[in-house]
Amino acid sequence: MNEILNRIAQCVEFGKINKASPYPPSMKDQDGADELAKRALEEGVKPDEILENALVPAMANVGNKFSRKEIYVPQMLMAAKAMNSAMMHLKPYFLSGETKRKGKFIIGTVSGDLHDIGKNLVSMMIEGGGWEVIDLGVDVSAEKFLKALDGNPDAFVGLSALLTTTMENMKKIVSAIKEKYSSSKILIGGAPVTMEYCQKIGADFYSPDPQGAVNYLKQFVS
Ligand code: B1M
Repeated sequence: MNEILNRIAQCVEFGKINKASPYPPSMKDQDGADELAKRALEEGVKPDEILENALVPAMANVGNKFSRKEIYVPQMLMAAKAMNSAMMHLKPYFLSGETKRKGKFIIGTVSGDLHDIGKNLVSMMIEGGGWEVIDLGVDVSAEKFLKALDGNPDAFVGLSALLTTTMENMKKIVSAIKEKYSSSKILIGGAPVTMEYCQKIGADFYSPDPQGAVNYLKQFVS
């Protein structure tokens, strides 16, 4: 079992999606995360074992390498795609409730802002960290965040902003959420955002990168 889990982890870490994918060249013609995750389930490996012992550590390695600037956005996107191809096989088990995830995380790029590359990376890393992610997309208003929280009041919330102008909307959204759901935890990030701004607007945590967000969430899992 360990061998197949190690192979899935390697595929995710190095962005090998499936056999047909030519990337990375060193793994050409080999099975990818897609085929291996399917085979592992057929061989009786439990979905949560695949998540916890292959996808989560692989994505943590990816996140740490990205934080240390040993890899860049393209490699991270390939890793996230490989993770998604494995997740596709696991999702039916999570959705049926047969296998539990760590919690829910609602994420969106704030109103007025259409940048989503960073937000998608954060979303994929958190999903790879074992959380159910509700991705509201871009240009997300306070009302839309509140509606998502109404259906998932225990969810953690993540806001992304890339423009100095839309950072202001982050403040409005944090206030609206805290007014209705005072105990909800809000993480913020994006190129112009800082820890100082986070404190100023009453959000709970700022992370400059996806791995910091994943690490922050870990403390809430028993
Ligand atoms: Co835009 N843009 N853009 N743009 N764009 C910037 C941000 C800008 C810095 C370019 C510049 O002028 N040098 C500038 C902002 C200036 C400012 O506000 N100070 C800018 C501008 C001005 C604009 C427009 C206004 C341009 C125009 O139309 N006149 C316009 C605005 C549109 C709108 O949003 N309403 C606009 C449009 C666009 C495109 C649509 C063309 C495109 C976006 C495509 C897309 O996202 N689908 C685009 C792009 C690509 C950029 C740049 C080039 C790259 C942004 C990016 O994806 N970076 C950017 C310049 C630059 O950064 N070099 C720029 C890679 C990404 C992985 O990083 O998003 O920072 P980032 O995410 C990081 C971290 O910040 C963090 O994790 C990620 C990984 O490390 N992170 C979080 C992000 N969210 C997080 C949330 C967390 C935690 C961490 O917790 C919840």
